[in-house]
Amino acid sequence: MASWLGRKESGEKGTKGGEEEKKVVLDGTEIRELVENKEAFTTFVDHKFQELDVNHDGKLSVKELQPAVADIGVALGLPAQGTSPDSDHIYSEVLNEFTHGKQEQVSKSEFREVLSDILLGMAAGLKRDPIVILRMDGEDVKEFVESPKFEPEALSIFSQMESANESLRKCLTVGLQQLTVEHGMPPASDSWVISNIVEPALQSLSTDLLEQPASQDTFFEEFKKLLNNIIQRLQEHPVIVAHNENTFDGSGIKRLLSNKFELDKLLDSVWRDLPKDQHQKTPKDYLRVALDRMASSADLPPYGAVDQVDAVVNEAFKMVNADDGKIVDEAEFKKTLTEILGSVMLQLEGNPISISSNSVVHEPLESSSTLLPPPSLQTSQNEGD
Ligand SMILES: [Ca+2]
Repeated sequence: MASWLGRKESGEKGTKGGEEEKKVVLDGTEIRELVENKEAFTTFVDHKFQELDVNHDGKLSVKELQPAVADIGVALGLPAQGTSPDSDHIYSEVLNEFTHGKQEQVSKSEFREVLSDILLGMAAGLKRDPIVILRMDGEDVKEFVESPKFEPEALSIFSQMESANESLRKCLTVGLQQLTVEHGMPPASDSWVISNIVEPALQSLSTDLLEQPASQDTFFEEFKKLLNNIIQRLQEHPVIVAHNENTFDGSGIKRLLSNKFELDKLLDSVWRDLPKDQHQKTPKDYLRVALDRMASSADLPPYGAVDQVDAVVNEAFKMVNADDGKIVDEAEFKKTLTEILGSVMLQLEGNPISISSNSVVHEPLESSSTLLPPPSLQTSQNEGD
């Protein structure tokens, strides 16, 4: 994911006395700068095009575009291609953006144009909801374990499980899951973290003790031991976590609906790209595709990316009978689409949806790109400004 996103240093944390950076904020600034810098973007497009054009015929086939599409999906936070029908339709949407729905070859100028649109959309999304890259090196966990907060928090975790008479192993596992990135703990539900950090740390404790019901004292002692073991592991192999918080509260839709000029322009461009019959009509089935094309302008996630928002969208479709499969003309289509947006807005205003996600970044941040420029790292900041 990070390969798509420029990195920017943040001085908010971990900068005591010139220590190594622990927190990097991805807010889309560098993506925007890249696209807006004509010369740099040309070089970038040339380079990427050449890389993707495997048979060097100066055009990109659908097959040659696949790596680009896969990268974009990952950058949007979607599950990998082929794992979910919901997100797969977004992948085919992205591909359609490039091929304009035709199975044709894509020229460099088309590639450039679409890539620029997609990158700017992503930059806008990151500006709204920056991704924070955290480096977990055990220091924050250590600080927590040594702080006066540790005892009361540990005891409160234990008291939640006491009555269930659970084994020490279970209590410790649940205890770990209650520690967040705020405590400096990488997500304990992540399978990589479980097999590389949590399990080995648990194995360092006494096996006999682990399977017995825990007393408060044992829990407290063993929890501390476990965390100290984890601290040591993190010190040796820091874990990089991408932390992202999104709130969908309908404000983006409200902004869009209140700007008639922007809204009409967007509706026109969405309508223009849809397939129509000889009477210039189209089935309502395309409303989902159309809504997805408007998603980034309305501060919505792509359909299939956030379950709670999908539920709201589905409800809106039901309310305006958008799923009846009828064939409609331009005016009717745009009217229904606008009603859907209005309904989604009202629902989100009433019950905003907040998503916080923490994912472990496995590959080195700076080398995984197939499409984005190598992000300018601490050592290679743009000279000039
Ligand atoms: Ca080619």
